[in-house]
Amino acid sequence: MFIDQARIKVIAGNGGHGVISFRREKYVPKGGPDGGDGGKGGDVIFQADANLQTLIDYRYKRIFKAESGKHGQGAKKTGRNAANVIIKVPCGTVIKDADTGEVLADLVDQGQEFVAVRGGKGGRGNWHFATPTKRTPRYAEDGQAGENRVVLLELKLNADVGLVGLPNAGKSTLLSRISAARPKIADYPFTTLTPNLGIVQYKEHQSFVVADIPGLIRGAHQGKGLGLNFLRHIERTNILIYLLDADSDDIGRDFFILREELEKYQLELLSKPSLIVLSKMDLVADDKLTLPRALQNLPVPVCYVSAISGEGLEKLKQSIWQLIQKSKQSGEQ
Ligand SMILES: Nc1nc2c(ncn2[C@@H]2O[C@H](COP(=O)(O)OP(=O)(O)OP(=O)(O)O)[C@@H](O)[C@H]2O)c(=O)[nH]1
Ligand SMILES: [Mg+2]
Repeated sequence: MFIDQARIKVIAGNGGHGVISFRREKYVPKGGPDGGDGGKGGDVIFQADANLQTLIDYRYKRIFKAESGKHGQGAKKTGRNAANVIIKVPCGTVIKDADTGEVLADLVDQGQEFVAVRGGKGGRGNWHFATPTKRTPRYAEDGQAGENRVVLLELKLNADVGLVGLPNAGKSTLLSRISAARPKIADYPFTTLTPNLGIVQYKEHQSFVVADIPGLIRGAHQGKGLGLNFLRHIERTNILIYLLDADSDDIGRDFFILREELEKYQLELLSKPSLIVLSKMDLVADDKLTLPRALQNLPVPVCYVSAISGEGLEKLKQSIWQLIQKSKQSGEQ
């Protein structure tokens, strides 16, 4: 199951207490203070792991707690520090404060870490408090309490290409033809319920990742259909493909529904480099398709394909590859 959101509570360990103790030795009736310090409580740390694909592990286990540090002992023995708890999450996980919504961390790269709550410091033992006038302090510090907070985890997939289209436009079919992904395909809207990723092999040593998300409908940004939940997965992609059904009775309208939904969700999505792809070309006679004027005038290249006959797919891969390279170059400047 693909799970891309979770809410969990993280609790760091308390610091161990410092202790009150006095040295006891033969022939030294009044030994000095020797109470050791408490150990530090464990932190709770998130770590990005490229082997994970979803947040499913956090659907059922919702509380993560690190242990407390051990208390100090006599003879200035410091209590042991508690181990940190490491929570592994897929690369692309955004961590937010559940109360304020503030983004605390964005774990993109393998191994990247975020300390969500820090364990309490251990308290100091009584020997720290000895002074020339007060040689036998009967005081030691308690350990500090560990922090705790509730965080929201949101996974944003790391794909090069985001595939957007109305339901039934043929997004999943296209993905299945250009990659080894085998998403469910059917002749009804909302076949795709969660995102599919496919790796497209382009030439021998080049490849890119395409994300196929559930279809968008008018009002998706307000939660209609399924689209809204999944738009976050195309936030990070380098480019977008607007997949349009060439056999639709109004291709221009279809395109502007998509644009409008993206714009209302997040304006910046519209400035991503993009391609318009007209699918299902096998269903239209060659002389029947005239691209609406509004689309002809856009500075967006148009590709024509049929996922069924295979027409135009090689050219499409090439166009995608070139656009990704271009977008990466302009991103570096
Ligand atoms: N003739 C023809 N049919 C196609 C083509 N591409 C997809 N289809 C058909 O269109 C229907 C919908 O295809 P899907 O790939 O499931 O469409 P989708 O855009 O992923 O749909 P949702 O997941 O519901 O948003 C299926 O019956 C496909 O067989 C094509 O190039 N030519
Ligand atoms: Mg689909």
